[in-house]
Amino acid sequence: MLPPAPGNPARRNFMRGGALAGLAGASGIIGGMNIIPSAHAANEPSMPKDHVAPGQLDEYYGFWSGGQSGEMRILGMPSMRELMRIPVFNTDFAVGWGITNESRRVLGKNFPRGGDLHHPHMSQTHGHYDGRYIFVNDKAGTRVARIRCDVMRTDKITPIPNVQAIHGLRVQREPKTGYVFANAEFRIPSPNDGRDLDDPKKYQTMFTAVNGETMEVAWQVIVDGNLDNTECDYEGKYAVSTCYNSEGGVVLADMMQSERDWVVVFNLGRIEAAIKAGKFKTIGSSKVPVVDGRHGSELTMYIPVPKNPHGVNASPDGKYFTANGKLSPTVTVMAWSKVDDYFNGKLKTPREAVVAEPQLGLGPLHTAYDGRGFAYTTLFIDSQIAKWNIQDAIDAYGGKKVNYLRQKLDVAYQPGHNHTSLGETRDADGHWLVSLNKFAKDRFLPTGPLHPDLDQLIDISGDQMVLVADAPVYSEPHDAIILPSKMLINKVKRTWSRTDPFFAETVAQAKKHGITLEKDNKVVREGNQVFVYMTSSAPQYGLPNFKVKKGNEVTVTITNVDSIEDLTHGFCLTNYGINMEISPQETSSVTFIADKPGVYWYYCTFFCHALHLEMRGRMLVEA
Ligand code: CUK
Ligand code: CUA
Ligand code: CA
Repeated sequence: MLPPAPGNPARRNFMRGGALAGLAGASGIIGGMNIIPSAHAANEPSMPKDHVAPGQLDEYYGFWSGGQSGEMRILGMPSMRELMRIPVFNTDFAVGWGITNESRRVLGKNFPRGGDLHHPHMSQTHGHYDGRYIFVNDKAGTRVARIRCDVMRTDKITPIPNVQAIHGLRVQREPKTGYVFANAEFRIPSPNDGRDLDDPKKYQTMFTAVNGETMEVAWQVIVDGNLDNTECDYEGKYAVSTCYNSEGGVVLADMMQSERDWVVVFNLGRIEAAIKAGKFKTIGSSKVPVVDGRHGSELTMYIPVPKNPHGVNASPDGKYFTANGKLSPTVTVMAWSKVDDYFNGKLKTPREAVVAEPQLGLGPLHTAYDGRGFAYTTLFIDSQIAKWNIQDAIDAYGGKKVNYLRQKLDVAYQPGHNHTSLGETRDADGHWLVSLNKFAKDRFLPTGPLHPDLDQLIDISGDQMVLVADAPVYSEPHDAIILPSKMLINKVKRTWSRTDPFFAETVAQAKKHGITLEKDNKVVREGNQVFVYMTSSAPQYGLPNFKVKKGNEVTVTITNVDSIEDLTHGFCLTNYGINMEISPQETSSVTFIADKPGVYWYYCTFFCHALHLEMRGRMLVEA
């Protein structure tokens, strides 16, 4: 039975009203915390499947791209509640990202004012999420960043040289991450120093591998065409990218001329060997080894696929990868084993790597998998998700009369990415699917001309996809990952460690001034520089005031000596545009010029105590 169309509000009423009785039942204890068990396993009548009772924890974590907000977000699932925002490429006054010295060390000098984050991917070991890091791209600023999963904070940002607009991003699965693969979408002159400005034939782009441990750029590969999304295999041998602009066009019409574009496969072993053998060049001031992977190179394989493909997704059984047609109603399925054959000289043409090309509907953008042999493809133009069987599609391509299509589910409206729980790992559990839709239209209360996006939670544990919930999201999630909370919950710290590397440099600087941050409340003066050290402990700062001269460069360093979970303090300096978070056992610092004489109150911005409002002090700036 097909579920009613999602446009029908009665359906949600039905689900909500379904049974308020079903809350009873066992809750699992994981890491000493209550996690509600899978609602779909419970007997009817039950609560709506996205219901998580007050005080209960979600069974899954979701890590959501924040798009042009430049941040990443943490959601609880199935409730779809937003739990936290992690500033990455953006500035964030709430926590002082882009304001504190610690965050500015990560962001680098003269960091751009924001970013466009599309793809969050967690580090893997042998094809399983390992809870170390989440890597993300910045299309707007051509960067790759890393978020530490223990403290959920960005700890490295790497600008990618020689290219423009990092779009697709994926992580190596085997043996582990390893490489972080990053696609530069736009073609530019090389070097991009003013030469060949209006000579698009000379433009080019490159595929980049970043070392996920050091966050240094390992190597780059020049390609023909452009690069959109990327993916890699489960054996650590290949990465693959889609190209929608094989034409090398610079205007829309030019980029749609060819009936076929391609996916390009990168042979990681051969690339590493070429670099080891010195067969590379460097460009401009960059020291990154660059190899040539254009047509004719033994490092790459160009597989023709229909017109302007978008997403590329590897199946969790490790056998296949799909390129999603976008301007073609098809998804092209290719086998990694055939890629082996190609590089071993056993295929006549790269196109022989194709093992299926199911026709699914209009505007296929991305495909997700459930680990049971089914694939779920978003159809942007049709506003649907198509569920299909991979083996049946392969059999049909081989000439058998089988129907690979299982179901089409209407979504609201026009999905881009979709993602299944653990679907990009060997552990794909076939429980949840999220459709990340680009338009909300009439689904929520009006919020002005700008509408939220709409992410829809879909239960895929049964034979049919069932729409469970609508969740509005701010601009603009492209992609997300979903994993059971038990995989991560015990790796996440509740307070900082005093030896955390995130603020180690600040601690070292204090030591030079003879300061022990946990107990000293002191002002150190060095010429025009003033260093103010103080503790915070609810509801007091260690210094009720400090005095500086107009024009001094002032560094305020605060150490939160409270060690109770969740007892965060803030430090906001009125009329100076400064605020920062100091969580339990954390040290945060900020440097500014005291350019206005007078009395300026500083106050705590996180409500920490009954006397939180009284937690304040004065900066006295002498004229
Ligand atoms: S994405 Cu970046 S344009 Cu389809 Cu992975 Cu949205
Ligand atoms: Cu400390 Cu509010
Ligand atoms: Ca094209």
